[in-house]
Amino acid sequence: MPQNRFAEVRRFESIDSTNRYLLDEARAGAAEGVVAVADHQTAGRGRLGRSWEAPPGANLLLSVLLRPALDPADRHLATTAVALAAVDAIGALGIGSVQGTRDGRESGPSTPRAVGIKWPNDLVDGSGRKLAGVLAETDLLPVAGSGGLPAPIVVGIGINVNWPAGDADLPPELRGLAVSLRMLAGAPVDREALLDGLLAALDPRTAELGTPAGRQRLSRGLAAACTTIGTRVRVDLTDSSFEGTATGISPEGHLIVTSDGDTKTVVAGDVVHLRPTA
Ligand code: BT5
Repeated sequence: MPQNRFAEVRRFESIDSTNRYLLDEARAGAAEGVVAVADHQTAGRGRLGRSWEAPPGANLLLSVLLRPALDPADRHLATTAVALAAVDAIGALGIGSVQGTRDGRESGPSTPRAVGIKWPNDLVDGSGRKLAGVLAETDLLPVAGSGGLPAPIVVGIGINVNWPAGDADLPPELRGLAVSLRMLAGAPVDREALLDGLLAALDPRTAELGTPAGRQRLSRGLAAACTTIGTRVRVDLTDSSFEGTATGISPEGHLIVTSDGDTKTVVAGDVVHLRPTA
């Protein structure tokens, strides 16, 4: 078997943010495939200036450096590739498995323990509690000395593995909203096994980014794992918001929402699940 492209794993006991680290490495010309894993982040980041919480030594905090030859319009699929690899890896551990994410034939998760993807970047359990978040950051400017390498995308993921052990561990603002693999499994979960499984699953998913057929498989996988479909949603855009029912994922990986008889395609935005439709 050819070597997994994610063989170079750099480990940090403590770092500000693995995404920040790999963006700097990318600017200095680092190749695709470098992985940064931290036991603790002092400034773990979410989207739009939000922060990512995790106590030292409990959860999986990692970023990968990708350099896919992708149009800017398809770059959001890097987030999908990592989210699907995480769903695959969690399923391989026997926790919250969702059938059929590889070929997109099955419908989404239906049991409370099932793990799926809340569009566009959250892994959630069957009750909608957040298990993981994905943050893709990109640098489209050509970098001197990078030898014409394709532009980097750094994709970070934080997975709640052994923290929280229960709701009482969480800060008040996350109670009832966050969950861990430990809570779903009812026992501590091996972070190293999850890391190995994630990197193994991510290698073929990264290859899929490189071809039109592969990108369609990623979108179908997202549709199969997506808990947003069939849900009443509020979509928050940069300067407006609207409500509707999420009905599907487009071949490009965008969210399709029907609202007041119109069908809208959401390319980017924050989605709030309101309540399931009847
Ligand atoms: C995300 O942002 O969900 C992306 C999180 C990415 C974190 C990884 S860790 C490795 C890498 N290095 C980094 O610096 N970041 C990446 P967003 O959708 O904006 O969600 C952030 C929100 O999730 C916060 O405002 C909280 O409400 C909530 N949150 C924070 N920590 C959480 C946790 N451990 N579990 C569940 N929810 C959390």
